[in-house]
Amino acid sequence: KKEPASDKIKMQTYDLAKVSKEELYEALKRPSQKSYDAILKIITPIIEDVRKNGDKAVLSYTHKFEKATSLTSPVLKAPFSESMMQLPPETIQAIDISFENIRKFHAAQKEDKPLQVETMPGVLCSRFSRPIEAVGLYVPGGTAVLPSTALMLGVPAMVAGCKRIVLATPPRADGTVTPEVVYVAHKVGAEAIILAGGAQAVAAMAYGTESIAKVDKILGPGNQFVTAAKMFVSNDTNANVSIDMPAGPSEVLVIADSDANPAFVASDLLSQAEHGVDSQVVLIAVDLSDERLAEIEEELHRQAMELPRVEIVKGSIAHSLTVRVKTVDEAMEISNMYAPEHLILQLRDAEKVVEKVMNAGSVFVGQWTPESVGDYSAGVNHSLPTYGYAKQYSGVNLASFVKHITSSNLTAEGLRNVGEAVMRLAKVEELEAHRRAVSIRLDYMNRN
Ligand code: HSO
Ligand code: ZN
Repeated sequence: KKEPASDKIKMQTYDLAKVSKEELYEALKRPSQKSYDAILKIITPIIEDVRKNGDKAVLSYTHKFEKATSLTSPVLKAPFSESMMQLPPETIQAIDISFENIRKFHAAQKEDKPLQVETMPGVLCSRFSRPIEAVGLYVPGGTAVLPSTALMLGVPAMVAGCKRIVLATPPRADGTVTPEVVYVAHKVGAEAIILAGGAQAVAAMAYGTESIAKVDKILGPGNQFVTAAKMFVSNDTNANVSIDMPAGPSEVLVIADSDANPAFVASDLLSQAEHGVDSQVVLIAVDLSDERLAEIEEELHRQAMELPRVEIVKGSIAHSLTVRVKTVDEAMEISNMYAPEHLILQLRDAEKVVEKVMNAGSVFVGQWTPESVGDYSAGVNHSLPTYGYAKQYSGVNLASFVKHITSSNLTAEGLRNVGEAVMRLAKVEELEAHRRAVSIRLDYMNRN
């Protein structure tokens, strides 16, 4: 029997041949989020409270928001006991495999020797990297437990050589932390887990409390409160802390042609749609017949109905869309404008299309590469720029955990070679002490 059309889980369809680009780009706008100001009003007192009252404040928020009223300390310190990471061997193995792949890929991002350039004879410029000493990694709780996020943040921090790794995650109502997350914290050598979520967790990491010292950088995804709190503390010069990137809801853009398997395409769209009602998924159908597109839509509905999180999927599909185009170039133009967090290429010659990608967090190439492999185990990072920020931000990578330091080292000949230019520019800027720092040395050389 046919279901009524309104019950169909279906994305709205646009045809590039029939709508203007303006209309299409309007439709591709991310669902709007609560205003930063409104959120700021809620989080500011929380951050202030944690900054002033430390552990006591954090604990009270964890009692209130996580209902973990049995907790007496907001910080769980390493070494974590075996009983906190009791896991089935299959889960241990899955974490170990993923850990190793993520470790390998991020270790390969190490710059093993400093970069050195002699810009003029005797003028040697170098650049080298050093780990950020202390990092705070936010692992969201909420509707799903996310040990994979602990891996994606913790493993590169470990590979980079960060001295202190602190995790923060909301505990369960009984006060415990998901054993998978504890196991990952143990594997990456974390010093502690802050048992809190939201703005209070961010504040604890930024300012420190009696039982945990402050960190230098905070990374990790989170809801709007977490994101706003990260922005708040990174703007507070008293906190002296930086953040990875602004974060919004997760999203995927799939480009599929007639070679693509409709069931695969639908499964990729759904794997992103199940993250949250505010997630957005976009399908760009390249020269697909009406029948082919209908097959994908059929699959989408059928597979969605089988999912435990179907209600969340319905929410995200409601503001998701399909765009029909004629060519791969048209598809890529739209994709580069949208700058998706995840870009899946289910195309003939997908590999060749990669060079046309200008803006995306992470690309999944060809029909055997579902996004899930990158979410968990392939080795690439899943902490990626959302909300169009792939235009200017990279996802979390090894460089997120280091800073680069430059050095210059001149010989007398080098100073002779470059000195004139320096003195001239100092004169232009009327900074006489700058000019003299060179002339004093040149005079000295001439006298001796
Ligand atoms: N797709 C999410 C990451 C994730 N998926 C975690 C499953 N677990 C955002 O990139
Ligand atoms: Zn995912």
